[in-house]
Amino acid sequence: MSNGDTVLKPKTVTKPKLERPRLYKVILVNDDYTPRDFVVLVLKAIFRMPETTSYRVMMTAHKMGTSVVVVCARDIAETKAKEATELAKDAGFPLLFQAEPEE
Ligand code: TYC
Repeated sequence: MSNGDTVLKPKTVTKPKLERPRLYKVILVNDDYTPRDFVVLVLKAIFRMPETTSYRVMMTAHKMGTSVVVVCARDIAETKAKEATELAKDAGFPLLFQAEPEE
């Protein structure tokens, strides 16, 4: 190695195993007190849903007990669930949105 030639050493390439961050669901929970129209209003205002989709999501929760509103990143899901629940609380309704991880 005294003649100035470059000696290339084989490098060990370690591939970092990055897990994809888990997605979160926002769940709409049915109750007996919040008016249907108000649920639709909240879905439109907070989740920017069209009227028809909002109505369908509301009716699914009304009939089945819960309905998935959106699947997205954790921070967005938690923020939206909180905003929507607070909007209802301020209007005097017990409407609940929950953020939970996808399986
Ligand atoms: N069950 C309510 C009623 O009959 C309407 C409603 C629907 C409330 C969906 C909450 O997530 C909900 N007025």
